[in-house]
Amino acid sequence: MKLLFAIVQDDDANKLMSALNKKGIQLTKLSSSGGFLKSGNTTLITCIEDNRINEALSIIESKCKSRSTITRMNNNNESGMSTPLTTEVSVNVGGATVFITNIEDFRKF
Ligand code: 2BA
Repeated sequence: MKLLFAIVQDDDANKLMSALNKKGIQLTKLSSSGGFLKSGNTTLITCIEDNRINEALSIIESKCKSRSTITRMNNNNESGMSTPLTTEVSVNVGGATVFITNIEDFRKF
């Protein structure tokens, strides 16, 4: 068994959850936030058989789109002090960031 964490954009989360559930892949949704943009995203966790990992990854890849977003960043001067000036930067947010780990034990009561 593997534990799969998928961090996805909120806009893709519902379609992705429906597609995984349709294939009988159970999951849990957590509301999360990215450390860089500090805006909301969604983390899905699923415990899945080793031989279904590729199937799950294909579904994630097909439902999650990367998008560009504009964010404001503080300009720091040379002393490291922040100034009130900000610059707009374009950031490409990926379709999905996925971590996969082994599960040592899995029980349901
Ligand atoms: P955020 O941390 O809000 O990052 C959003 C996007 O900002 C990232 O997209 C990346 O393109 C950019 N970015 C992040 N940190 C940056 C930095 N220090 N300098 C310049 N640009 C930066 P993704 O890489 O597709 O990540 C989307 C979300 O997935 C992240 O949201 C975060 O919640 C999660 N994530 C990505 N990599 C991770 C990791 N190694 N560990 C834990 N969570 C991760």
